[in-house]
Amino acid sequence: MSNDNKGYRFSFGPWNINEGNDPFGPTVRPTLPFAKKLGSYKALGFEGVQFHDDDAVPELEGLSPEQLQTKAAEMKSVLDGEGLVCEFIAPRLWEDERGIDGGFTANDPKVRAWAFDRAKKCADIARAMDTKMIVLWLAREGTYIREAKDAIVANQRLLELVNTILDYDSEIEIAIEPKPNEPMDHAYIPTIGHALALSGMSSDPKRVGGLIETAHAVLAGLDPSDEMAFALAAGKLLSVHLNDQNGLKFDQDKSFGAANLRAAYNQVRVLEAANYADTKRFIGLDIKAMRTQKGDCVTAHLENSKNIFLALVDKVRSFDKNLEKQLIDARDYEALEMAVISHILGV
Ligand code: GLO
Ligand code: MG
Repeated sequence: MSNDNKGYRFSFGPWNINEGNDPFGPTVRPTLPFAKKLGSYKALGFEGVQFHDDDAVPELEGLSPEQLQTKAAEMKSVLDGEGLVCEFIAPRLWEDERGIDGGFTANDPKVRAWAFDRAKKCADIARAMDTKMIVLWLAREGTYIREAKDAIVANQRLLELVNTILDYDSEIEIAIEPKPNEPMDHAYIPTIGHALALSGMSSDPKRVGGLIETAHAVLAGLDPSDEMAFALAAGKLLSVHLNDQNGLKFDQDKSFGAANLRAAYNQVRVLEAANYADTKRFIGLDIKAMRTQKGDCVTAHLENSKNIFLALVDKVRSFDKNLEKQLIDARDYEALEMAVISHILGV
């Protein structure tokens, strides 16, 4: 496969390499130092690095604002040295014991104050690393039992969070990454519809959009390409996390197209239809190696996913548009379906 990225820019996060923890058994892969992970990006044809706040500035709690700036600037020069750019910064509240019950929607005001402060630190880190994008994946902002929080108040707190970040920095943009469950039984903001409704309620809707992850849409029982289309129709698809998911089970983060190749084709199709590549926004991957995969530095899942994406770009671009129009006009969707499948199969 060639190194031609067909106009697209690709990114992934350091957590996508080698985290080999398994909740039901021994660790299958050793952990790797961040610098070693960074070395894989260019070799695999990726340009963007997705960061949690504490990936960018480890042990950031307790640093003064000046120290935070210095450390973030140091990480920026490391990226410069590798010819890489930072795509976004995301607050990782769920690794801190204070965030066990969610941070932004916690019942305890001290926890909420900590969480809101972390979001502001994220904005500072983002600017020092030359990106304007903050991603909010609302990991534990939900409940295991509905009675544990007031859901109306919780949604209002998420709106307050978005407005706080917008106020704090007049250039930051926020991409909300919806997910319906895991680690919580039910998460607030489960779909892109919820995310964009929150955007509409915010003080500056232009700066609040969505990041759609394939697996999260499938977990919500929705079609990922239609979720993307909804955000694209609103001009609010700020990034994607392509991966795959085999139905309703744990969040699998499989290689793109590995569970449902036709759905993957349709995600590429909708991105192509919107000329997403021209926006220069990233095709982000959020893909884990298989739980059983051994290896000191496992990257095949990332390389394979990018190659599958690019092969599907070729398939979308080479589909016979005249035939498509004829079959749509004739309302012969059986023939259209077979034409699509034959094209994907190459028969
Ligand atoms: C988990 C999420 C997670 C986020 C990442 C960036 O299900 O997909 O990987 O994308 O933490 O915020
Ligand atoms: Mg994700």
